[in-house]
Amino acid sequence: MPVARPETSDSRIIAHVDMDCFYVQVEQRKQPHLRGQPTAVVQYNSWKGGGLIAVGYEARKDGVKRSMRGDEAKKVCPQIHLVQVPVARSKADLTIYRNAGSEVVSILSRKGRCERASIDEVYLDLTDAAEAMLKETPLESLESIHEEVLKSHVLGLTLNGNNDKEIVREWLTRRDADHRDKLLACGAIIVAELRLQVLKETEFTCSAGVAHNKMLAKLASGMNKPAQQTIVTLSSVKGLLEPLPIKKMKQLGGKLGSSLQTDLGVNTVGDLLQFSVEKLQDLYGANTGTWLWNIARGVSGDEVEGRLLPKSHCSGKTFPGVQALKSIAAVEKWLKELCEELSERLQLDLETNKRVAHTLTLHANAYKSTDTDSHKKFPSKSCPLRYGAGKILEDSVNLFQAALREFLGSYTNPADCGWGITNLSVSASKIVAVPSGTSTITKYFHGQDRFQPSLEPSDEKLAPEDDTLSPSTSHQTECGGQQTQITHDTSTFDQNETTCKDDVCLTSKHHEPQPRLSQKESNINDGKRSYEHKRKATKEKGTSSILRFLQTNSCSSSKQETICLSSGVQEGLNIESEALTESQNARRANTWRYNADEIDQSVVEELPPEIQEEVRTWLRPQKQANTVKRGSSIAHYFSPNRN
Ligand code: DCP
Repeated sequence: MPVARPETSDSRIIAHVDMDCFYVQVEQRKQPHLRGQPTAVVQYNSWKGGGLIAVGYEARKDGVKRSMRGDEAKKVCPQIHLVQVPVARSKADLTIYRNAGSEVVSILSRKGRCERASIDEVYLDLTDAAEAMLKETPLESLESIHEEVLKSHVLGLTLNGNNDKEIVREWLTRRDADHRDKLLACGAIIVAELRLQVLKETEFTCSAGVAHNKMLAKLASGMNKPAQQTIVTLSSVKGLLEPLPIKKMKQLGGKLGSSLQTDLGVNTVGDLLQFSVEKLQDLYGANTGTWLWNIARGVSGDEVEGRLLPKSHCSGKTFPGVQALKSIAAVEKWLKELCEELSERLQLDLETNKRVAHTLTLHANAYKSTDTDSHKKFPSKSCPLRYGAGKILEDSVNLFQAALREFLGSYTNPADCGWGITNLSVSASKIVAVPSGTSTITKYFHGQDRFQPSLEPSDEKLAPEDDTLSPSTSHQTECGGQQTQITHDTSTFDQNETTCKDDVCLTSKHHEPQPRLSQKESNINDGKRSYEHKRKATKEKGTSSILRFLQTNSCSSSKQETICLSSGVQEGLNIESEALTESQNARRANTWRYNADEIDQSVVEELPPEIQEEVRTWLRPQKQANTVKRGSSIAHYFSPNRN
């Protein structure tokens, strides 16, 4: 569900940068003879010439659309060049596009906080940079303004087609302009510079929206493409939003948007303005109601998250029409490919970025040939992630089987019931940085032996962050013609045979807001209760109980000596300072710190021998030096008598 965050300030300067026909540009850079030529990238499946996943602007002029297949595109534009997406493991391999996206991100992140939102989209918080610029040079005294800035589209500014650049120059340099508009002007200058730099260093063009919040910036970035930028002034917000179809708003493309249309007759954002916040809260709950009321007025307090790397990784493939997978053996065969790819990417992320993922999720779309309820959703299932392709496969197969049982109904034997899988994917999420000083113990805690493959993965599914809380977005599916097309979790820059473009995430905050469904809510609550119950039941079992201790308890917070079980191998004993910096605090959240004196030996003895040895090595010197008396609640967790 969306969280209604009040604007921290309406003077923030946020940009949304979106690459133009991204995959096409990447292919054109690789094959320069394609530059200026009508070009499209087609998916791996070559049926009817393959589905188009990216269309260059030259081809768009001739009427080629992404919804077409290659054969149709050739009819509309006979000279079109169709480039097939690279292939590995009999499926699309998006590595070159991901890497190209990273090149762009590294440039855009030079001027402010940067959030990589999808394979080709980035949000930037340029507030500080804009304020600094304004302080240094009053805009009215700017001597020269780059052509690229003058080409900006300023919403609400009337142009006449003759001296448009002069009109924009005047707007940018108005002495009597509102402070917020001045900041926007600075933002526009900075974004234009960044876009030029991207072009210079990568040869890619991009478009951008500059506004006071993320929502408005994103709406604006697509308004004038390719290679242009659009500025949303405060006074233009009402005119921009009012006529906008409600389903075009981010997070309103699915069930909540449909509910607004059918239940309230709301077709445009303007239609939403007639409802009081109380009414919307009454209908959709306090948070969603407030969020709806706010977005109708262009208010959104969402922060730009400082994140240059993907939030999750996903490997998937579609199996349209007759290609649907109809046996567990066929599913396992493909899961093997997907898990190997996911594992490679996780390993690369670990080596390159020193990050580890914690949650494995299996998603699928399926049908039942014998069932009247053929629209029943195939449930997504999650469990803790263990590193290694074999383990990921083993767990994925378990997750699949649990999901299939649920999909078919507990009493149905999969062999007796006709079913087919039309897309399948595995994703790794909850990715966090491995703190420095990592050694064996970190490997252990981060997955090597951590998860006993569960015969009941559905229990894990009931974790609060699970997709079932908002089923429609963690893995959105679009069906076009005979092709089932998956637009999935792109914060992951995912791999999929067909398409991978959206910016929904596995975390609930990015999920599609759901209409309030009391039965569903009660099911979820039941699920949470059951999850809690299961956690309690398993708490005392052998090694896993230790892991739970180590993972679920944060460190003691006061000024004292601590051992950092994951990060502090060489740091060993930490004397924490009272004033932690933000990054220290963030890092602390990813570590497990315990007072040496408070670690119960019986707990240590439950660890595997090599880990025991390592822990003891740490404990010895710590204990000698560790003379501070403490009695924190951590002791309770390590006490054999704890309940
Ligand atoms: N993509 C995909 N499947 C989709 C949509 C997109 O694989 N259904 C890929 C190909 C695109 C890239 O993601 O090049 C970025 O998608 P965009 O929606 O941003 O579209 P483009 O960048 O291609 O074009 P535009 O200039 O309209 O943004």
